[in-house]
Amino acid sequence: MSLRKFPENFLWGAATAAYQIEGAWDEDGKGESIWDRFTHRQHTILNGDTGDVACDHYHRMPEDVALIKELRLNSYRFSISWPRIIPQGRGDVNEKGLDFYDRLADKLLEAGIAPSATLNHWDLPQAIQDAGGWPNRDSADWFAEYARVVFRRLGDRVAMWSTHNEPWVLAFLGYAYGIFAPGIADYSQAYQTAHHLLLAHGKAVQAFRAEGGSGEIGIVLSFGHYLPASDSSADRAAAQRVYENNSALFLQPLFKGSYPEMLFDWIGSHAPKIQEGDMEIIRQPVNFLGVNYYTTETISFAQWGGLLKHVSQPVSAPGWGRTEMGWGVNPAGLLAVLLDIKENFGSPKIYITENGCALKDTPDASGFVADWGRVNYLRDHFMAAHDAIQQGVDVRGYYVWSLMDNFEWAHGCAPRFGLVRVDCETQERIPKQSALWYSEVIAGNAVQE
Ligand code: IFM
Repeated sequence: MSLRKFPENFLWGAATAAYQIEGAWDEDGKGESIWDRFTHRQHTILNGDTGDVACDHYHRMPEDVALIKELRLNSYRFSISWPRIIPQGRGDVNEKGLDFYDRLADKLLEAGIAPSATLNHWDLPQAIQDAGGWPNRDSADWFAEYARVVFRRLGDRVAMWSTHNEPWVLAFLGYAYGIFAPGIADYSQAYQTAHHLLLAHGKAVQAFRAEGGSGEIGIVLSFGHYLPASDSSADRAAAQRVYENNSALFLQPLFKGSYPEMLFDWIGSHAPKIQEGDMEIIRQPVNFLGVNYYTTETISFAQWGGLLKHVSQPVSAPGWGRTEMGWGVNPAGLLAVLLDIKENFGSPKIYITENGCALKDTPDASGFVADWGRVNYLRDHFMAAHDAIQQGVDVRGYYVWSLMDNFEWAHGCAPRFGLVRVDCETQERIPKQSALWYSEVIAGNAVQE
């Protein structure tokens, strides 16, 4: 049994998102978001759940920060709700909304926890959607304006910024498959959204630099590890299409200033409209890349498999089953993703901004969850990150998804991803075994193999 030491000053954190934990959906001047509208429609979310109350973090923020401190996390990744700051998406600023994040930043700093803020974790103001949403090019400018307001208010205290969280999920689950807000099923809108999200990212980075932002700014992308199901040319080409659509669609413009050609030939008239100069804006230098990793999948060619003509199967490493989301567990996929970024996209500085699992947590009579499965999951993924560091990948931090059980989008409140159990009835927070274990990892800055 050896001890795997992580580099000095490694950031150990946990992540959350505004809509998934805050609740207070219409309080203190907050505007309606597309997720408020979507969840308030019948039959969009399992069991009719909504994020109206979620973890009630908006009212319990000080005790949540105290909990983060107690668990010894040295960084906390959260997102800012655009409609809480600018209720109509553009125009008037809601001071009370800014005050909330102001207090959060202060509390974190007082507790010695480095704040890492994400500007867009999907909760677009409904008023912007009414004006066409992300497929409307103006959204990129409206986003940059919102970002500027936030940088001005928090830039003196928040040193780590991400523009978007998982633009692929937002563009495709929200605008191509219609299973996430705003519930649209139209490939052309999805690819246009992807392009405008990238444009909005570039413009927000420009605004950050123009405001003299002294911290660092980057973007958080979702990554799967995709393997062809067989050696047939059809399966290999399908796997390449999925890789280009889900990863290179974002990595390539961000780091090389172009879109994947083979993918764009394949999608034909669904390709987005791009104006002169867009690619230069998108390719603004960033300080880091955020990597969210959960799954490895095999990809097969499938005649009836949608636009990309594929189907996927989850892959689990030997000894691992599936999580409550039906996802496989393959820590080696994280290493493969990190090596691909290093080798093909200029070896940026990386934070693993999300990784974790939903398990069938069973509390004992006192409410404690002995989630050794989550401990094992995290240990093996931490070791994969450690392997990557040893192979030269510049990984500087790791954020577990999630700090606490929360609202899991279309799946509602059932899946439990948290290090901390949240009792839905009482809102009581009870750290699980994984939180106690994680706290020891952080104290030693090391994982016991
Ligand atoms: O809960 C989500 C999060 O909002 C984005 N990344 C994946 C998590 C688990 O599905």
